[in-house]
Amino acid sequence: MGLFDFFKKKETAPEAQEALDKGLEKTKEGFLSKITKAVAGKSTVDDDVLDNLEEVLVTSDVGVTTTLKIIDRIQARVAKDKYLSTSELNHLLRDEIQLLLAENNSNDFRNFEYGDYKPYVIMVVGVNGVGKTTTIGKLAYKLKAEGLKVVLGAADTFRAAAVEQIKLWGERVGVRVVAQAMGSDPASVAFDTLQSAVANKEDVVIIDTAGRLHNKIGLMNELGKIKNVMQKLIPNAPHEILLVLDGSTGQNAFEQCKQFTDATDVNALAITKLDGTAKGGVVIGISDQFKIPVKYIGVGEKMDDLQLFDKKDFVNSLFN
Ligand SMILES: Nc1nc2c(ncn2[C@@H]2O[C@H](COP(=O)(O)OP(=O)(O)OP(=O)(O)O)[C@@H](O)[C@H]2O)c(=O)[nH]1
Ligand SMILES: [Mg+2]
Repeated sequence: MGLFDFFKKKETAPEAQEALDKGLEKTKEGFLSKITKAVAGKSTVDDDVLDNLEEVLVTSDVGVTTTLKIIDRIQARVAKDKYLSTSELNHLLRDEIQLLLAENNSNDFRNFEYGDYKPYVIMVVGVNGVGKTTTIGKLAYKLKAEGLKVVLGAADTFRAAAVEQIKLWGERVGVRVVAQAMGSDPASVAFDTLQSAVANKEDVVIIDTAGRLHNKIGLMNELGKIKNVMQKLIPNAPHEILLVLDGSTGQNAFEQCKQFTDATDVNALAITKLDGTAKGGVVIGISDQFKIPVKYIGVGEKMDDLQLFDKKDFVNSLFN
């Protein structure tokens, strides 16, 4: 069964849109005020306006590659309609960004399947402090609310506080956490977690990992080891390698995405901390440039501040 079909209906609720609008407030304010400046004193979209617009997108952390694609599209529209008014620019921009994002495969996650074996296993990766553990807690909350049995694996054994933090989330959400002492082998924690989840017929396993592996070889070895051990129990585990990126770091998030996708088979992305930043444009760039679906966005620190990413809603929210 597809795990994420569960969420679909709920997410279109007005409260979800409201929470999204609120979470993106800072990005939206920055973006729209820059656009207003970009067209000040101009009635039609001319070369100056396009230059300014390019700068707006780049400084909103959309990224150069994606910005150029968007500008090309707007330029093509202007070529057809020389007297395109600047008052139409917002709508035009919204439509073009939506079309651009619709062309890549960012919604493929709806096809993720358990395969023949339960549980569905999610391994969460990402550098230090991006919001991995928090995202795991929020995701567990969401899945549990859908009636799924969830268990968390405390495979970030690097420091005692990490184990305590995930245990706390487990208590808060009311899901089981498998942990060993600080400093123990992360692969062994992952194995224990899967083994007990199979025995208890639980639906979803989420494995936390340490974010401290700064060189690529170390990272590959560590994550490779965890994967191998899990595959002894469940041949196609982990079904999902979820890379968490901190949206407030702008271009760094792009860089981390490159590094992690080189080092391991990341097949889903979560972009966090969008509530505290004006750099939310990063979501547009990342979902355009990486052929990996952005699955979740974090818009706050609370349990229910994780949303399924919907490209259309996201862009609408920026322009509404
Ligand atoms: N405002 C806001 N804060 C967030 C969000 N997600 C996480 N945080 C905060 O970011 C900080 C770091 O989050 P963690 O979940 O501990 O990050 P981590 O990746 O597990 O960090 P390490 O275990 O040290 O690698 C915490 O203070 C979280 O509350 C979000 O979407 N919005
Ligand atoms: Mg953590």
